[in-house]
Parts: sequence; C-alpha cells; structure tokens
Amino acid sequence: MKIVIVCYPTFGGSGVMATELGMSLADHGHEVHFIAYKKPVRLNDLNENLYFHKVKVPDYPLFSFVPYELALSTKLVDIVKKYSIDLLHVHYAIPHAYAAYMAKKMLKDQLINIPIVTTLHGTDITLVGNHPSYKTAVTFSINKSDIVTCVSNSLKNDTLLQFDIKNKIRVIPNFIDLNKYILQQDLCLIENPVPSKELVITHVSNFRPVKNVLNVIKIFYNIQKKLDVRLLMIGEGPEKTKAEKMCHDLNISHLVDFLGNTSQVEKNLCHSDLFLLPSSTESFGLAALEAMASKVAIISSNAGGLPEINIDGQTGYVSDFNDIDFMTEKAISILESKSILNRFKENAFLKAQEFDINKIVPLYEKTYLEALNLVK
Ligand code: GMT
Repeated sequence: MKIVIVCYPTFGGSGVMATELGMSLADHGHEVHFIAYKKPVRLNDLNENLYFHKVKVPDYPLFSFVPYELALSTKLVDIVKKYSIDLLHVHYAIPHAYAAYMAKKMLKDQLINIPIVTTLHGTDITLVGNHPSYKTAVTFSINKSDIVTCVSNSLKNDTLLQFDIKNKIRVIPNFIDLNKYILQQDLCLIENPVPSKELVITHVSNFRPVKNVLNVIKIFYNIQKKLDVRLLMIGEGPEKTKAEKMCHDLNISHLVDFLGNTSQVEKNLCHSDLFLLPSSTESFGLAALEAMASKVAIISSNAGGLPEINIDGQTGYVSDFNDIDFMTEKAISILESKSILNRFKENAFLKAQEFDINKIVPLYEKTYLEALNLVK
C-alpha cells in the first residue's frame, strides 16, 4: 500500500507515534510518505519505502498568519498524484484532518478517490479543538474522515461528549517497540553492571502547563527527605525555567538533572526506578508507556487515558493530579522496599507487552484496508 502520513514533526506524542507507525509500516513493505513542515524528530533513515516531503509556506507581507492548511492541502494533492498514493493517514485533527478533506475534494475533481483515516491524539480534542474558534471545523473534519481512530477509550468518550460526532470512532491504542527496550536494558546492564545506590526518578514531557512539572518537583522534594534519590527531567518547554528555579529555591538543584530533549529516551529510562506524570489532562500518556516498557514503576494522575495503562496498585498508583501528599506517600511506599519496587517494575513491563508494536500496527493495516474498500 502507498500511504501518506501527516503529522507534527516535534517531540510531542502524536508526532512520535505517527513516525514510529510509518517506520514500522515501511518495514512491513508499505511505501510511506511523511508530510510535515520539518522532518519528524524520530524519523531516522529514509529509504526506498520511506519518504519525507516538506510543506513550504511562503510568507507574504499581507499575512499576519501564514496559510499552512492551504500549503499542506496543495502538497497532499501533488504527492498523491505524483506517487499514486492509496490512502491519507492524518495524525492530530488540527489542521491536518481539515487540510486532508480539502485535498480529497480537489482530487475528486480530478477523478481520484482517496480515503482519509484521522487519528485523534488528545489535545486536538480536549484542549485546543473544543475552543469556539476551532470547534465547528474540527467537528466537520472528524465527520468527513472515512475512518476515525483515537488512542484511548477515555479520548473516545471525551470526543463523543464534546463534539457532535456522526462517525464511528474506533480505539487503537498507542504502542511501543518492546524489543528496542529489551535490547536497551541489556546494553544498560553491560554499561552499568553494578546499579547505583541512589534510586532514579524520571519525568519526560514537553513541559507544557498540563504536565504540572512543578508538582513533579514538589513530589521529588518530599521523597528526597526520606530516600537517597536523583531526578531526571527530560524534555523542553514553557515551564522548564520555573521548574529549574523551584529546584534552586528548594536547594535540591544538585539532585536534579535537566537533560533537554532526546530522541533516545530509552537510554535514560533503563536506569530509572520510578516515573512521575501528574498531568491534569492526558489522553494516553505515551511517555508513561515508554517508561513501563523500560521496567519503571509509575506514579501518575488519574487524568484521561492514564488509568488504562497505569493500573492502580499494580504497575504503580494513580491519583488526583494535585494530590502531592498521596503521590509522595505512594512513591515512597514503592521505592523503600527492593522487593516491592521489583514487583511494580515487573508488572509495568508485563502491562507494556499489551501495547507492543506487533500487536497494534496490524490493527492500523486492517483499518487501512477497510478505508480503501469504502472509496472503491
Ligand atoms: O503530550 C502532549 O502534550 C503532546 C500531545 C501531542 O499531540 O503530540 O500528546 C497527546 O498525544 C499523545 C500521543 O497519542 C498522548 O500520549 C498524550 O497523552 C496526548 N497529550 C495530552 O492529551 C495532553
């Protein structure tokens, strides 16, 4: 099959997921064309099955805002025709599903029928998409997609609650390539055969307000009063400076490393014991799943889809995102006993196996075949 994947090229979960999916589809023999304004960060080598096409948006003095949707839909039409593409798979409704629908209409005018699969990722529904400035267009784009998927049951319910959706929505959860994490565990053991006495706590995110990174620091501050711990803060974003300042003010900077963005998060996760994710909104929580695949126990909020992956009392604990005391108490209860910690870690790894790439990518392939049949 010849598939176009449209995504955000940044470190956000939707772009990471779209890229991992495209690379896996290419491994399965499909021809995959990524379209974005920049090469996706996790897209490594291009080959005869894997292409990248950049959307260029020329500026003009009249534009206060460059018309990205226009450039994207034009690029979609060009690429579909040039490479005889079978299907468009757009990740994140805004503005990708909207631009795809315009492209579909333009192609129809040239007697080319192409199906659109739209995957909703979270903030396109829960944070941005339901703003009155976007809601009508987002509802329209979802209803006009041939098939709509979303990444958790929670996101499906939110979408149906917040928008007037006529289309069926199917849940295809996010995934990880478990093998990659297992290999990394072995490499980490070779590099560090004697585990350090310090326990390692990790947080990975885009440091946006919804991630509540200051809660991460507060929880860590409480834990370090009782246990020998270190904190790895991975990612970049608007709340990073505040988080660094809080560490300074609490006099714990020497225990906290801000590592910035990384495209090989598994290299840090393999040394970690506990992952903190106290988000106020989280449709899935891909970062938590990556941690679980690295045998890391999870303390997370109960927001959105997080309880679907972090099973309370088994893989970690879930709570209200602002309940610092509860999260501290539970984190300490896991970390203070080696046997309890190992039990949580093993459970996390077992749960992660449900989301292995080999189980989830075939669900997308099946979805594509159904979408193709719809436009025949
Ligand atoms: O985490 C983010 O804020 C980035 C955002 C995105 O769209 O790139 O992530 C969303 O999609 C991820 C992949 O499906 C999910 O794992 C995240 O939970 C979701 N983020 C939120 O719902 C806040």
